[in-house]
Amino acid sequence: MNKEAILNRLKSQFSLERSTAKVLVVGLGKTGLSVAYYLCQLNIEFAVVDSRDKPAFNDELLEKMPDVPVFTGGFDASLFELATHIVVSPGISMQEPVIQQALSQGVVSLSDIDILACSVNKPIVAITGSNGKSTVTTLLGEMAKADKVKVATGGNLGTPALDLISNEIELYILELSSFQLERTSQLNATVGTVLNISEDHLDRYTGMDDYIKQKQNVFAGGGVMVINVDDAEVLKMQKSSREMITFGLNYPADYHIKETKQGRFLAFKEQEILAVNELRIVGKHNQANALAALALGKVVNLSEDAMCYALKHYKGLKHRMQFVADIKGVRWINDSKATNIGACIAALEAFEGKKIILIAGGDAKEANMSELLPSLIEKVQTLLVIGKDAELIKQAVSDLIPVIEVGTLKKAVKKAKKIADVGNIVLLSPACASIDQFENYKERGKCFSSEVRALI
Ligand code: UMA
Ligand code: ADP
Repeated sequence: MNKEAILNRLKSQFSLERSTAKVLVVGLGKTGLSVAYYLCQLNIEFAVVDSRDKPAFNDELLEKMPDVPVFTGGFDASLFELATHIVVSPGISMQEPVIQQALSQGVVSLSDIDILACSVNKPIVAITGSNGKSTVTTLLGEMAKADKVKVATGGNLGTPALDLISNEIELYILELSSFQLERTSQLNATVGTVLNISEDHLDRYTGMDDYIKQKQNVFAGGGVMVINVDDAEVLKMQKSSREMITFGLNYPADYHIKETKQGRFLAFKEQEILAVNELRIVGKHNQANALAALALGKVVNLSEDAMCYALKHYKGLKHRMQFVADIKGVRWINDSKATNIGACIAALEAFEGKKIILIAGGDAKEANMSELLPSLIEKVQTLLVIGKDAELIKQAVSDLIPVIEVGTLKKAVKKAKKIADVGNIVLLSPACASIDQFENYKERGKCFSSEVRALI
């Protein structure tokens, strides 16, 4: 789209006019920097504020856009008073008093996702859910590439939405977090999905209803809804007025797993698409992810052949059920990205029998850890707990399975080595965020993998 058309949309949807707008970009991480670049291209006046003294991209902004006013070291209320519009980064709570004050005074809030939606006229696929977003986003991206579609994937996945925009792109696939969705009002994706709902980020919401409400925003507009019929909370989001495709592990979901004499197949209605054993990603949760990707791909007209090709070749992302090593008959698996209860349960359910030594713990984000209990009892031989909320998990488990508090991940690996026997699986699937002991889940996963490899 050309600049004038984009500006017209921003004007009609957000009363954002180049001649009068004073935008305040709140947060100077990846999102803030991408918004700054984009507003610069549109010649819209803006300033940037960050509460940290030295935000991540301070130097880059100063170097590339030296004329832009940047305020660091706090959120000065007077800046918010001068603004006509605010674009707040997802990591910053909308409940910040200065933000609430600005909103109450009529300052208009919009997100980078809103700006992207105003800036492209190509199909947008919007993917949210408590778990599986990155897997489905990247898998669908591979399907599109296999179909020779010029595709851009990003959002919460890593590349900020506005950095994806290019006239070449024919399809945008966005992974969206609840933080992004809660501040987005004009998405209107061609097709959207909430893959599943389980407790997450409750430290940022007033409760589950609040969290679910934000996720539901992915369906704003009139696009097709892809609905997971196995998830009661997602099912409630159906709207009879909207076009819908369903997925779920069982018939009668449109996309489901079909049992036949020849084995289990990913299927659409009666038609078999691909044998489950041709998938390289493991676990029932990944079969659900594959079904979701097929449903989304159908809406944006990807060919079934291309989608099957991608399904057969997609190996999954690092730190999600990633095989690390088999050491003397003990398999070690890195599922560091399991930062909530739902992901940990999915990991446990992916294995038969009761042979898992589970390493869990970290920052529980106020989740109710007792929800892990049924799967722990069924699948886990010994639980090794680490991190800030180790005690919380220990209490939730009571004495129903053996639990050992080991403190750190390194100690957990050493302990697991001592107690593991042939046939055991040592699984890092923490059900918690990593930030109490690591930079992020990737660092946690790398630490685990390198400690394990050191045992070889
Ligand atoms: N900041 C403040 N005050 C605060 C908190 C943060 O000023 O109280 C500033 C920081 O100093 C920093 C900036 O805000 O300069 C950071 O902004 P941000 O936390 O929104 O991070 P970005 O770098 O913009 O990254 C964000 C997403 N981060 C979060 O949602 C926390 C990234 O998702 C996303 O990839 C990126 O935008 C591009 O779209 C990460 C994430 O952890 C992977 N997401 C959560 C998750 O997956 O569970 C939701
Ligand atoms: P997200 O981007 O939503 O965090 P990922 O694809 O990165 O999702 O996976 C995060 C964690 O959730 C990993 O531990 C992974 O094994 C698990 N997971 C992936 N898909 C699902 C699903 N459909 N249901 C439950 N857990 C899942």
